[in-house]
Amino acid sequence: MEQTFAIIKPDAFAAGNSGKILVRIYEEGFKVRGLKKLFLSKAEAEGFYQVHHGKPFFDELTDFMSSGPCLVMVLEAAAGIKKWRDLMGATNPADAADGTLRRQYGSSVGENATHGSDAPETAEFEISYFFSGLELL
Ligand code: IDP
Ligand code: MG
Repeated sequence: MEQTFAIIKPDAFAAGNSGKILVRIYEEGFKVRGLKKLFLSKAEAEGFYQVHHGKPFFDELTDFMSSGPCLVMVLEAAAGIKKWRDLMGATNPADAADGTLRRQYGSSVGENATHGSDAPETAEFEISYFFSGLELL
């Protein structure tokens, strides 16, 4: 079993799509090991996305991620990192395959409904950025 870090982003949360996305997460066979609602500050969003610091979309991205509440999660499944990336679909909802979450709930490359870690090292950093060990028992 492999854990990954996921976010239901502010666009999907505000649109009332969190419940439907969570149903899909369970239906696809993930275990939800951690789950909480947060309203990130700009600085917290910048810390989370430090890997994108300096990119042209960094300010837009961190403004968006601090624009409203979101749900942060630790998901677990066999090959969970890839399984969650596959369920989300491509970064740009216009390029995401039918049946993926970003296709269904995203509206633009920036406001694309969900986040998922892209590798074991990023999953480890991202999980520990938001969750303590006690929250994942
Ligand atoms: P990912 O979320 O599919 O891993 P990344 O390239 O890591 O995609 O980008 C992180 C996030 O930054 C994306 O999910 C999206 O919200 C935002 N983003 C990426 N590229 C752009 C862009 O060109 N314009 C605006 N936002 C972008
Ligand atoms: Mg990424």
